[in-house]
Amino acid sequence: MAGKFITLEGGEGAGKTTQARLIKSYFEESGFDVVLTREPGGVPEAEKIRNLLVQRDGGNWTPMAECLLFFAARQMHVETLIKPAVAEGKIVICDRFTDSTVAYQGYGHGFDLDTIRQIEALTLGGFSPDLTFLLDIPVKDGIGRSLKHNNSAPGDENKEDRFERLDVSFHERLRQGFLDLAKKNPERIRVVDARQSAELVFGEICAAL
Ligand code: T5A
Repeated sequence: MAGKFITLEGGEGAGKTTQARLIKSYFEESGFDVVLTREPGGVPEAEKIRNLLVQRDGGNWTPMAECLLFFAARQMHVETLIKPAVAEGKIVICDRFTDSTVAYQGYGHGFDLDTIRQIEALTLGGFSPDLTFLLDIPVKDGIGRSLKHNNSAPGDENKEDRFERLDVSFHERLRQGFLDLAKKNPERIRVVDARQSAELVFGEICAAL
């Protein structure tokens, strides 16, 4: 029997990583084989691309180049890890996926949404998650959590804060973009109020699972 592909989405500090770990334990306790992974990254080649994209000195990419790098990493991730694991009956939980590219590069940075969809079709051929949890949180709360969490040295060139450093209006567009995606894909995307405690957020997720 084929497994399932579940993704977590949301802005900075929404609690995706925290919930991804809880979902992993939930399925493992029920006897499932689980793979926990993340984007950009998840496999060695894609982790190399991650460094180019999220580190402070990763590069000053044109919007098209940036989008192609996200999908290059994703294509490797899907073909070499996600699809094989799902085919073996595993539950794959992924921290961010294509919805993040649509929200960040499209709604956030204004890169053309149709072009993103064309690149998606070319690289993934219609592959998408079975279920997505969108952890929705007001911008100031999410960034506050994220900054508190990120405690490496301020001058660290490897620090993964290239996107967190963008202004508040960017993060507002991002949030609206994710909510728009949820409205357009109600059968796949469940919106969860991420202002609640991690336990209450997980309770809502469990109910849906
Ligand atoms: N990106 C990514 C794109 O632009 N396009 C793309 O296509 C993709 C895939 C890296 C960056 O890349 C960009 C988006 C990102 O800027 P990332 O590694 O997922 O993406 O980075 P972040 O989203 O910044 O990850 P964070 O770790 O900051 O946020 P999480 O995972 O949402 O939150 P988490 O679980 O680590 O929690 C953050 C802090 O809050 C606490 C935690 O303990 C932690 O301290 N917390 C809570 N506190 C109170 N109540 C709760 N319910 C809490 N849940 C967690």
